[in-house]
Amino acid sequence: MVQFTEQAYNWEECLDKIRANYGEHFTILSRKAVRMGGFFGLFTREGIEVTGYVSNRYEKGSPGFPVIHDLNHPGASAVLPQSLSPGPGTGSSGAVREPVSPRESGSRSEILDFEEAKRRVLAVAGKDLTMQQVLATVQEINEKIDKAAPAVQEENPNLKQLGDFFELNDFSPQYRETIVARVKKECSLEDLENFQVLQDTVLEMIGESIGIYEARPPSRRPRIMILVGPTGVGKTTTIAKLAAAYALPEPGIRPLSVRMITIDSLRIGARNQIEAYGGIMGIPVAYADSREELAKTVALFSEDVDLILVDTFGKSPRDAVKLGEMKQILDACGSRAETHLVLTAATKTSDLFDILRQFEPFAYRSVIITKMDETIKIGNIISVLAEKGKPISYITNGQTVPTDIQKAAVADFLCNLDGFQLNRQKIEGRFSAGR
Ligand SMILES: Nc1nc2c(ncn2[C@@H]2O[C@H](COP(=O)(O)OP(=O)(O)O)[C@@H](O)[C@H]2O)c(=O)[nH]1
Ligand SMILES: [Mg+2]
Repeated sequence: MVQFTEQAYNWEECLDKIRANYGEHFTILSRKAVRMGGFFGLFTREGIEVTGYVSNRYEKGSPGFPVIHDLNHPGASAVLPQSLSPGPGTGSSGAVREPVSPRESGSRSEILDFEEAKRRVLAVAGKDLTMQQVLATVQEINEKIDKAAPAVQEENPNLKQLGDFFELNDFSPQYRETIVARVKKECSLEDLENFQVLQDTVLEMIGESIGIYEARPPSRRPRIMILVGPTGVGKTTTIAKLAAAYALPEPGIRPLSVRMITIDSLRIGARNQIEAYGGIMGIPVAYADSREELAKTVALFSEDVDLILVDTFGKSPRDAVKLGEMKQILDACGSRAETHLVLTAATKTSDLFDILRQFEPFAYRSVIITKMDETIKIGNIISVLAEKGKPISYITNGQTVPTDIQKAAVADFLCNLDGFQLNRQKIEGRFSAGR
């Protein structure tokens, strides 16, 4: 007896092989579906594997009736289809089992196992593929959104107009970005569509960013105010304006007893200037060139005055040595003295940052903005002070002493902005504090 195992892609091919190798008389023991061919396990195809034997009696070449016995289905028999029938000259039809497809022929569990494995492999592969596709798609969408964001901003005419407003008023790019980011976060789409609402919201945000200096009443008299700042910004003029504002009688307000001290006494012009103001207003002026002199003068005035205003020389902020010397002199006023940094509204942004930094050693509590009348662009100063968190105490808007000075008020800054339709009453109602 010869046993055999043959594989082919289909039943007929398999029988042909068996016939070719073992003749026409063989008995089939089993048939099962197998995966055939392929490359490293890939691209395999379904096939059939048949095992069987040929009795000695019917070994190839032995004459006899061509019969195929299929032991999987004992007792059953069928006429071999034409294609399976023995070839010419080998006899007529044989009693064979009806040929079945390889899929049907394998044991049920084998088929299930295979199908199950295939399903699992495909599921895993499919899952990975899906994940990759999903991630790729998400990334693609994110990129599109990122790219689309500025486009949307540009497309919205109100946001575009808002951009023009920031530019017109010389706000710094960083300040503008902060406000626009807040607008996008806090405004609804309806708000964005309504320019009046958008404008009010933006004004509110700008108003909130402007710090107003709230002077605390001094624990004991007198209040001492020192003005520092670069040359020509208007320190002396502002000292004179402040002196007048507090000393000159006004209905309902008790005039304060005011003194002016200058440490800028060496320059004749500076001396004459403050003396002239003092003479007109009837306010005494004192001179101090050293720390000791200043300490003595402050002590002398402290006995009977309400307010001491200290004028300083305005060396270039780059002159660090001079500023250091000045700080030592001013230390004579003690820690309760309030130092105010004087800045001109039209100063360009980078210079503003420089000046703020250079005068930092003076621990100034607030900023006085002068010459507001000389510029219509105040966005730069709002931006810089907001970024540095510096509050504003006074603004001056002309050369006339004593009138051209005001306590800083948010509403004044907002009403000086260009490009928006402003409702002063509404703004003042909202930002009345600081007046
Ligand atoms: N337009 C305008 N000029 C001002 C203002 N304040 C001061 N000035 C002028 O600025 C110049 C310098 O002022 P001054 O007080 O001597 O500056 P200081 O060097 O800082 O003491 C003077 O001509 C002032 O009249 C202001 O608010 N507006
Ligand atoms: Mg001066």
